[in-house]
Amino acid sequence: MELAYIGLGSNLGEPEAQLRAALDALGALPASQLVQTSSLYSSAPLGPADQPRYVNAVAALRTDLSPLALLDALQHIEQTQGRVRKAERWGPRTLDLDILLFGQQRLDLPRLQVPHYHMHLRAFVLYPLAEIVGEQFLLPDGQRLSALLRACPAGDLQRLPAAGEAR
Ligand code: PH2
Ligand code: MG
Ligand code: MG
Repeated sequence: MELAYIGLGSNLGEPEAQLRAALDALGALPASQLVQTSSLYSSAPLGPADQPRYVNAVAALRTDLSPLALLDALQHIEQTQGRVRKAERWGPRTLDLDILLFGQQRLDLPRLQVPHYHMHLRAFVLYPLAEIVGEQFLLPDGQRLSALLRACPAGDLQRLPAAGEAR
């Protein structure tokens, strides 16, 4: 069993609905258990500016799947929810599911690099992650999440109210 952290993102279709459907799909994965999910956050697009804002979140999944089996499963969920792969780097997408962390493992495979590259620089990853693991969390390279947060301003990241929560 490993505890994997998954980054979710969407900026096409109905992003909030895409993320909620993806969380349901994560909860239904074989040999896995969804143990925590962050709030949803709205964030300005990183990369090309001429695309809609993103909705992002982070989820913790306890799993017996291997890292590559989990990657296959995540890509299957992305495709099921209408993702079309385009050449444009950092372009808009209906759903993006990234393996951020897989326990304390470090992997550098052709298809999968873990920890996810640049996650330590992205407010839309670090703040939702901190919401579920706390700032004392240690990354595989020994860095504490609190130090990464101090170096990464939240900018215009906005926590979205949960369904039923007062705005
Ligand atoms: N994902 C990208 C490119 N840019 N910007 C934000 N705010 N959130 C994302 O998840 C995101 C992005 C490609 O994966
Ligand atoms: Mg991504
Ligand atoms: Mg991705």
